[in-house]
Amino acid sequence: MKPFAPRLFACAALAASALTLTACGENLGKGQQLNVVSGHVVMGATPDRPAVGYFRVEGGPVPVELVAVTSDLAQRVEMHESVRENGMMTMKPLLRAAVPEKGELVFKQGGKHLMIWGINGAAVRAGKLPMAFVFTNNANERILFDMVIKPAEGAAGGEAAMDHGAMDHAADKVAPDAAKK
Ligand SMILES: [Cu+2]
Repeated sequence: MKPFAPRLFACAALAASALTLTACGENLGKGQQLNVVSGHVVMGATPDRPAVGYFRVEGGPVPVELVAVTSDLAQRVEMHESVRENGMMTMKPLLRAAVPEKGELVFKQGGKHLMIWGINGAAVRAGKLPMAFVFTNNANERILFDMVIKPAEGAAGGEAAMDHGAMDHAADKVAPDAAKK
């Protein structure tokens, strides 16, 4: 148990300085608040293609659900999930995503992601898209976060390279090769 000693000592020092106990031992993370901690948007390869958004949310003291992500500077934003079924990539609209207590929710390439249509040109030029994340706690708490906008990736850019235009809400199955046309 030797390795723990220095840490306990550091905690005692923190407590003594009357700052906060939240960084100490088993209390680690207890003071963590629900928050969007990172996120970015990858533009579509052409203007008619949707952009894709990825981000990370840290959970707070109680479990909540993310029920929507919106932006005043985009025509439409949807939550999707990519799943592979029988060798085919299936894109399914996602209505809610759980954020575990003190856990995290990650939207990343190849998994849950945002599809964003019609991003305002001024936002693209500014290089960031202000978004609102809506959660189930506190009568739909909204957390605002500016997503950094990145240019389109190459042909192997995951969701960004997939043809979401053909999906159009219907969760159509998209063959992996269809993205390369
Ligand atoms: Cu999608």
